[in-house]
Amino acid sequence: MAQYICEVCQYIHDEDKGGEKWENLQENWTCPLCSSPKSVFKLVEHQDSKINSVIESLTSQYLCEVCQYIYDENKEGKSWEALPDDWVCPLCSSPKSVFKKIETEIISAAKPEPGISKTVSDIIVDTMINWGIKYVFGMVGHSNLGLAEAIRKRSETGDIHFIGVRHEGAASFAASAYGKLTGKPAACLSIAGPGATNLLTGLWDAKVDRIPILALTGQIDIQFFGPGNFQEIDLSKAFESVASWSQPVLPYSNYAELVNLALKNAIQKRDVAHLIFPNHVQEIEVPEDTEVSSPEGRINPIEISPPAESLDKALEMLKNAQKPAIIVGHGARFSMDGIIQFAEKLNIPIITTFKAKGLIPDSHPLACGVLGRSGNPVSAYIMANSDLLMVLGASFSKHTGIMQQKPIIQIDFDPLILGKFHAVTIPIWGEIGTSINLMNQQVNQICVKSDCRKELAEHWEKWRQEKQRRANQDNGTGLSSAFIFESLSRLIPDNAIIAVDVGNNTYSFGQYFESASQSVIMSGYLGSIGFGYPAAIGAWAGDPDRPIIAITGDGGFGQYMGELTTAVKYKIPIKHILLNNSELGKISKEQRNENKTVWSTELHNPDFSKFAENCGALGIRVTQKTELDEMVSKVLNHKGPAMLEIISDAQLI
Ligand SMILES: Cc1ncc(C[n+]2csc(CCOP(=O)(O)OP(=O)(O)O)c2C)c(N)n1
Ligand SMILES: [Mg+2]
Repeated sequence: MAQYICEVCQYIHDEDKGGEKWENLQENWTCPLCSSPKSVFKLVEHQDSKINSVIESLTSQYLCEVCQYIYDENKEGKSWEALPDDWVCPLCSSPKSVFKKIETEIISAAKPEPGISKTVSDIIVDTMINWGIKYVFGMVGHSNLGLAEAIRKRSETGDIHFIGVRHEGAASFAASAYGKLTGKPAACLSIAGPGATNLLTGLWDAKVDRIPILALTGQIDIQFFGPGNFQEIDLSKAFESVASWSQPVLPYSNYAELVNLALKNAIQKRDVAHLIFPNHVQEIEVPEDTEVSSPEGRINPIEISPPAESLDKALEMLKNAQKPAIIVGHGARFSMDGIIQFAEKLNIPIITTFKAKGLIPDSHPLACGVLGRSGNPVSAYIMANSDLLMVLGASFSKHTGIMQQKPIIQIDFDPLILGKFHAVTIPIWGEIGTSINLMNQQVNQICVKSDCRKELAEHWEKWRQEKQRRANQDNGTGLSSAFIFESLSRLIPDNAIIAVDVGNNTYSFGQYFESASQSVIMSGYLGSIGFGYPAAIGAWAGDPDRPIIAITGDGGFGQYMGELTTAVKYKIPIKHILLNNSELGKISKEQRNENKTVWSTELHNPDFSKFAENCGALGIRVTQKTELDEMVSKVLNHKGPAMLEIISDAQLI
């Protein structure tokens, strides 16, 4: 007996419920609901037979009522009755009498039927791969083993890669960093309960920085939902505020469609999508021909054009301005060629936010470097003296401090970011690359501005002298930040990816490091310490051919030190520059600024370089200025993962 579904209106013709046998229906028979022809009907594939076989097999299971251990006759190959009376639970040593036969109908992995060899997880993973998911970062465990098995199978064919981390927080940081670098989503995987909650920080990092990311969390078995069993937390609720889209994968779900919707949401909203996998569902067998899906026809290009009217107004403002300046944020990172071309044609200086550091090399004659708390006086001067700001892909954070009283043209792909904190003169809704290309085509209508290159060069000269003065400072208690970053500016390759952390070390990087064309990855709006090292793992996955650098403090690295073993295990050649000032330097400074006693910020550290060696990486410690250049080069030229621990002065920042 079978069921046939109308693919137009979903009406089900059920032979079981008194419906005519399908073969006996006339060829001109039509759907009683929508009148579609017989040809649009499709046979409904049923999992009932599989579920029945599971229920059958589970009647021979016995549950220890003390520790929940399940004795499975099928697995053990011995019937319950055949066990001696003095047999005890192998987990908690309870006697046989506390065991209870499991009568519950459990939907579980079915025994393979002929022609069936795929599981729900295979469909999920195959569809993820079709959507371009190349990396999964995470930790395998009890409640995700079915899914892990499907990932393993496809990783063996090289279609997806799995990086097993030491803390799930590192998995979500790595996936977030992957998205920050590539603009594409990666996935992070955890078990139920504590594994899932460990993912939350990195997911928030991705969310607030507008990065697509996919979280895959295991869950305890469906039939246990509710009473608060071991590792049971309501993951839908726990992820509600971070995930823009979150759904459980259940028996009879349209599995491939759930992946489609998850990734469509992640990519188009640049946000967090979450799929919850109850343990048993992961291994439900599906027919070999169950369709996997792909993004084809499901996603539109996001290169949206701005309204012509807004663009005309912006061009008019630019025409009349004497000293316009461009401020680029991280959202402009894939559109820099067009922006630099535009700026060069019109002589407009380009300032960056901290998150956008290096999007234009500091050596470019129109570059002003970073603005704000991690910035320099060059950009501050240019902004203060400008009569129009063109803000591209930046979000007006306090850290950047864009002067809101100036006339402002703001362009962003997200209409909610436009004029979010205060009114701007002209908000333009459009993809930045598309908008700037349109402006480039109409550039003749705008007057070329007076050349600011000489003035800029003079300001840079003054700032470089000041940096040199600070680099020369020496209290005999460690190297100064300006000295460290002067060396790194010369020695880090132009094409490197630099993942940074949070703290005074990061602010100093913003101020003193002279960017060439390196990509900089940071925990922007969340500002989470600990991000730098796992982020380097994720960024390396995004572009393994580029040199990968992590710059952190001792406090931040302390949170994810275990990930050094991950880098060694997977031969990820991260060059780690660790500024060890034996304190949570940024917090000490805040306590001083607020006239409080510096308290609880001193750190009891290991010898980090020895720790690196212990993990199997190269570890070098530098205490003297004279040895810095040589040791930086040694670490950068090392083939595998390497750490340069620099004893730095917490005051000279
Ligand atoms: C997860 C998290 N916890 C706490 C903080 C607050 N915080 C900001 S910077 C910082 C100190 C970082 O110390 P360290 O890595 O040694 O950097 P330093 O300032 O000494 O260069 C702390 C605790 C944070 N931003 N994120
Ligand atoms: Mg420190």
